[in-house]
Amino acid sequence: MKELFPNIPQIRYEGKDSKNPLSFKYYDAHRVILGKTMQEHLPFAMAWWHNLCAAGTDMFGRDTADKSFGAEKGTMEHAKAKVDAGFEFMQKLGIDYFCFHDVDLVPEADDIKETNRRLDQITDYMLEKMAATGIKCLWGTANLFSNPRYMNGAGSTNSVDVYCFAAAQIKKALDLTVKLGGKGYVFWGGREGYETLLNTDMKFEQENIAALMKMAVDYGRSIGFTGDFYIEPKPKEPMKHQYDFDAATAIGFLRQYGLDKDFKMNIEANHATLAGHTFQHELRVSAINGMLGSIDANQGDLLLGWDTDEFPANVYETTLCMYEVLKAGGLTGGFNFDAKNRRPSYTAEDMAYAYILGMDTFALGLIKAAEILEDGRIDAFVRERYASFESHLGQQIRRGEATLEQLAQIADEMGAPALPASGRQEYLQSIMGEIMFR
Ligand code: XUL
Ligand code: CO
Repeated sequence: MKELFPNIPQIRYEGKDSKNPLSFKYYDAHRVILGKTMQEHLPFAMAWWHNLCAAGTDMFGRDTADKSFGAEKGTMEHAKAKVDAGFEFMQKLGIDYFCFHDVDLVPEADDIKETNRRLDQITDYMLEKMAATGIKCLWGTANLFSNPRYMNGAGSTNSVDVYCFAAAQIKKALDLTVKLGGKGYVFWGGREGYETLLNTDMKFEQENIAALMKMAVDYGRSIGFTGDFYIEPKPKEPMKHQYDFDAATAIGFLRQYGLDKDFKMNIEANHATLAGHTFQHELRVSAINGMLGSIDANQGDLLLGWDTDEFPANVYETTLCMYEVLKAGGLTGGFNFDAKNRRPSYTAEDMAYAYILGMDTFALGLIKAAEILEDGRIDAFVRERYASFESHLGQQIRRGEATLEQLAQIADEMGAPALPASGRQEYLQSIMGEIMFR
């Protein structure tokens, strides 16, 4: 088979002193950290849409990159060439997983029966490649936001016919996810939201979204899907307000509609910051609710108010991310690079540099997070901070055995309480800095 990335060699770990840009400085797949290899800690995935489909078009200009891979775009030959390119790329970078939307794989036809036939054909070919390489599917999803039919949402649409079409796409995407052995199935509600409440029945829309998710769970389980369903929260863009605003909102929604046993969160870094949260916050909210499933690994630009989907470059952020992931005992999903090259970085080599950057940034974050845990000072400080609750009274409160009258009585006898112990933020940040830059 013709090599599609002749300028990208097999990328190997060469260590931090290497000046070879086409090598890993920190990602050493077989290095063991806290009892697991880096490869086990970091199940990386390639996002089909950014890496193989998006070519730099933005609101102001057309493609800058050539992602034809030697075939005519919009044809099944091109769909097949993308499979060849994707598997060659993943093998060269040492990426074990991929994620896809239905319409990333094949050109969509007017008739869904024809689209589905094309999807069957391309996934047969993908299965062959998967068997030959050992590369696996992390998660699948249906694109329920690009086609004009979804202008008012899919589960939240005002059209029962569009709702029906969305159900058909979800059914097929679930079939394909099961066929490809995917570990998860994602709902990202890109257009599940509103532009103005003047035309929106919010309760009606949310009930319909929940009903569609319930049907998806029932169908998925009936065809043998044992993995997790994920909600990927995002507060806005493309809609002004999206119902899955952040992890706390999505978890509340899942509990309200009895979907919480089948769903977890797929947390995307850039979506967290758009919601006015840190990435770490969204991971913590998910983890403490038993819902940390998977991660869309990218970063935003805090000076911009939209989803720039940049490759992770901020080691401080990935360290805090890996600190949360390690404390949660790992992910059931993986780390999907929902990230794209900047528009002027349009060459094939730039695709490799981007993945090397992302993988090294997470590998270094893992190394540093493990060092923070092994160092123990930060965790010990947090435990000590709540030490007053170890008293008899504190234990009564924790067990739910205290009453408001009892506490009021104690307060009356106490006079004014002493100030609580210092939060020591700067001391803790110094420990972080010391570990990060040692
Ligand atoms: C959009 C986004 C999506 C989802 C999958 O912001 O993150 O690509 O990850 O639909
Ligand atoms: Co995403």
